Amino acid sequence: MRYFFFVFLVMAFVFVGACNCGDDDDDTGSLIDDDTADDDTVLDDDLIGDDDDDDDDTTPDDDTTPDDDTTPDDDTTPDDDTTPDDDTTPDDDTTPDDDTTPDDDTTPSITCYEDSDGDSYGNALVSQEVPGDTCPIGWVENDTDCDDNNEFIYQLLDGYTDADYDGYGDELELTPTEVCSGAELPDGYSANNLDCDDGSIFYNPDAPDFPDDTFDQDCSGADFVRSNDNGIFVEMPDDSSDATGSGDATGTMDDPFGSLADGITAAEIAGKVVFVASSYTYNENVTTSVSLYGGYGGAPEWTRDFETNPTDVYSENETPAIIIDNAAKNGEVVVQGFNIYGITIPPDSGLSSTYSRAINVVADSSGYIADCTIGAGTGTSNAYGASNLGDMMTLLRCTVYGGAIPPLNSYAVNAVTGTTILIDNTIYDSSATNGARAVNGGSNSTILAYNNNILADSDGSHTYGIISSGTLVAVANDIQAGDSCTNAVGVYLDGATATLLNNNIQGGDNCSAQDGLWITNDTTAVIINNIISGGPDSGTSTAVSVAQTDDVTLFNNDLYEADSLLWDGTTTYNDIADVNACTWTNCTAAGDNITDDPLLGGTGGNHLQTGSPCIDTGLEVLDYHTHYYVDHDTDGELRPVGLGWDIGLDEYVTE
Ligand SMILES: [Ca+2]
Ligand SMILES: [Ca+2]
Ligand SMILES: [Ca+2]
Ligand SMILES: [Ca+2]
Repeated sequence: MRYFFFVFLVMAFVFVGACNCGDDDDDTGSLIDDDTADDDTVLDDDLIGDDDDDDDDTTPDDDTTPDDDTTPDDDTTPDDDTTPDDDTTPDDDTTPDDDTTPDDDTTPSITCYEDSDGDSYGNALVSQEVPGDTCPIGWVENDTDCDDNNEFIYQLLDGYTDADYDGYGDELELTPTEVCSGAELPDGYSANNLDCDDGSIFYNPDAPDFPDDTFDQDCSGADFVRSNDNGIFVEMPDDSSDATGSGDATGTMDDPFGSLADGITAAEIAGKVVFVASSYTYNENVTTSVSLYGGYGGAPEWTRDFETNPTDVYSENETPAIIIDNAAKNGEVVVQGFNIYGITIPPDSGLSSTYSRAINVVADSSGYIADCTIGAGTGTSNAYGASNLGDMMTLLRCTVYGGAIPPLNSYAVNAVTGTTILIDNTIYDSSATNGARAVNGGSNSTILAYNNNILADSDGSHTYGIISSGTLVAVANDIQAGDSCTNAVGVYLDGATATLLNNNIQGGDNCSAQDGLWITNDTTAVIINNIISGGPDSGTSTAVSVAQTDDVTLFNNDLYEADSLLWDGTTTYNDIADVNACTWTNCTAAGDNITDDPLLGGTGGNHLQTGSPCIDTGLEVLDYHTHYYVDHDTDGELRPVGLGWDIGLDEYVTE
């Protein structure tokens, strides 16, 4: 531009030198135009318009050439962002990305929740947004796991408190609570609220309602009361009666049968139970598929008190006095309030018998035996008190004993098959010769023993409080092997699967080879919170013997009063630190066992006294087994009291 302006000035000077210098461009032939208005139309010789020295146009540069930035700006609105768009998926939106709001592109993503326990249920508290439609390993799309640290617990279910673990929830809870659960509610909760006493395992809709005790055990709303409508009545008229007596009776309260056999036959036909009066001894052998209730005072009142109306049944031969056989029926036969005895062969009678048996549950049958005294007789080779050869036998609040003088095998409780449940019984065996076993469990048996007093007391050899070759769960029992010259063992596990919790266990007294626990022959055992003594006044005693490829877990037991705390088949361990170190053969896990005098005394001689080392030094064991007697002690006290669970059957309570 300046170049053209310079040329123009030079040309103007030339023309001025020859002009007439007027204000008006009145020359018509002059070559000089010196005014500022461009009014010539001809003489401007530059021929390209305005040749004056002022660029007098006033319009802005309206050219269409690019501005001087280095990249093309081809959108129609300003690009004002200052940071790059760093997302990794294409931005297909139609508006500029100003990076101040989330990218609104349409590529899919999902929310994923952490599943740290791998049960395919996620933790609502830990989540992330993931592009695509698949969560990475360890993450899931749902957020419903109520316990993401336990693969077996993953959902909320409605439940009612079941404090006594009998399977029925507290009827006082009117609405359920949501309980973090697995496939089913955990132990301690029930889907129903039908338990009329959630503090007792003997009250629930499935419990037998024992008649005429004023208590409504089955939660029906009333006690089960004897009547001609529900029962057949038996009362022996005189001591000469036997199974054939008063056969012409009708079995009513006013006209009872004279024998158990007649009463049972009539009751099976009528679909009733049998009420039996104490009178003379029933010398009978009966088989029943209906329930039998003893302890009645007889006609006409038929009041019941089986303490003052002992109802005795004696076997007359090798078979049991009472056989429970309900294989063809549903439900369970209850026998309550009797004294039941096997045959006794007098030493000088000249008679002989192979078996003496008091009561049996036979194949495919279930029996519930309560408030009975059951005794095997004597003078035979094999004496058994109560035997289970069926599906289920429950013994509740009974006194059961084996035979004596001189059986080869004497078992107070003989668990052969099925499940045998022992609660609150006194069970003892006092054979004078070999083979006294208070509780004998065969390889096909399951024994669940809670809060029993179990004593095998023999002057012979091989005396066992409990022996099991099957499955054994024992909780809060007092188990002792008394005098025996050899092998007096509290609990003998021979190829068993056993869980022993909070028992007091004591080996024999004043003989050789006496052990609290003898474990052998591929047994798997979990042993926690037990007081285990090798036995007092010992010659050779061991608290725990382990041998032959067993699998033993030993926590929080008090091992004491023994020449050796533990023997593993080759080595004797007398330092409790070595026991806890779990370096002995067949140790699966061990720890926190102690070896101090437990200071037992008080009621039954088995309660913890002030200052006992067993107070608060146990372990909570509800993960190993649940039952009323797991978190309640022998007195029904709820565990724990104080800072922790106690060792042994008693939970110490300050008086
Ligand atoms: Ca879980
Ligand atoms: Ca309950
Ligand atoms: Ca209950
Ligand atoms: Ca009742």
